[in-house]
Amino acid sequence: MATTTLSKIETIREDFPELKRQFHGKPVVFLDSGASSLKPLPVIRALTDFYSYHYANVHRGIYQLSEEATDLYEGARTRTAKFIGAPSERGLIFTRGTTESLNLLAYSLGDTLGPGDEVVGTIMEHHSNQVPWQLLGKRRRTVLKHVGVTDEGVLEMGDYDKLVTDRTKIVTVTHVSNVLGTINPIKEISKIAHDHGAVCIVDGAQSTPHMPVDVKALGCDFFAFSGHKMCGPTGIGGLWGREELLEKMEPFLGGGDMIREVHLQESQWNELPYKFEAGTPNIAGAIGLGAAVDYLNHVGMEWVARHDEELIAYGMKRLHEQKGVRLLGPTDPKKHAGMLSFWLDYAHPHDIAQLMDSEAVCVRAGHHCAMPVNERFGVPATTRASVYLYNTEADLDAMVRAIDKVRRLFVR
Ligand code: C6P
Repeated sequence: MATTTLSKIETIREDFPELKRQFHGKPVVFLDSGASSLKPLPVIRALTDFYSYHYANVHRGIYQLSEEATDLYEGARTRTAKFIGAPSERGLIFTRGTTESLNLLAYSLGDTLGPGDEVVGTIMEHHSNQVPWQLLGKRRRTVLKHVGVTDEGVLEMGDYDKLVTDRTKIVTVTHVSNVLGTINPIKEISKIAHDHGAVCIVDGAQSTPHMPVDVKALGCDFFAFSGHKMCGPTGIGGLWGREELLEKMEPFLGGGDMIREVHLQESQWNELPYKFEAGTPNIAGAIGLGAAVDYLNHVGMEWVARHDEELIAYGMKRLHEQKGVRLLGPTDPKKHAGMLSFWLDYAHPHDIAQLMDSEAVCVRAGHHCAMPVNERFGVPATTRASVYLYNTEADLDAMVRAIDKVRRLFVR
């Protein structure tokens, strides 16, 4: 019997059942992983298996099922911590995702700041790394400053010299921009923060899915990420922080499991990481995230990063061949991860995305929850194609064919 050997990418695609769907008689082309990635079978199976055979609350029951659930939950924490290079799992807090992780910091760390203390962000941040610092400013009268972005879509590194001073307590930056795709020099930024006695917070929502991450090598103090963008379930993510800093911070939420003792007027907190995990956690989500981490480790994050870079290079080439396309972000694919955001001279991104949908091509159109960076580039919105480990050059060809169709419709 003849055997067929599937290529690596074909094998990966087999793991994602959603890729087998068709719309309007055409196979789905999923180019919106920047918003949320598709889920592979091992993650889906881990969730079903947990709910079918091991389900119980964690850290509470002295019976076999609860102990199994606790082992699965804590095992997922250990593997997730290792995945991002964390020195130990004590510093890895499970949250709902990047948004909650950054809000936790803006409260628990932010509330140690006082009037006139400064937070330095950038104009390319997602709203979840802008708004919590604005809210902090209202509560504590802190000052929020922003590093700019060049026309090429990279950070104005010289701005750090002007903006980071001895008043700066927090420097916060995205590892990868969700609009420009820019990969930021975190090591350098962490050093600038530390030279001024500030802490460095990194939004890793768009880097963790796409490249090997090692928080020790990055030199940052806190690192936030979301499970659903890296093959895991929704409603789960993480915040890694240096233990000595987390120890000093007050809890974000109060409730069960985050306490050691409760009295009528005061309480004592549980040890790390539980001090920051109030209430029944997203147990299944964490177990699913553990399975996603195993899946990505099995594929190999070096491979994922290389595949990503090749697709970005190919997508750039194809888009540059089109008339009237303005592509945002760095032109060097090595400095550009995960997504291609563009503006077409002749059609609005919402019309483009709708027309692409009729070709079964899924892209995102809009401001991508990062309005200030759209403003910087003078566009109200962009069309964004974001790639992941299951995408192929053929997917980008399908998108380009759809652009051709848009042009024929809008340009007379
Ligand atoms: N960006 C996008 O389509 P949550 O929603 O908490 O999982 O992640 C928030 C977030 C934070 N930082 C960056 C850089 C992000 O890209 C995101 C999520 C999605 O670009 C949904 S708006």
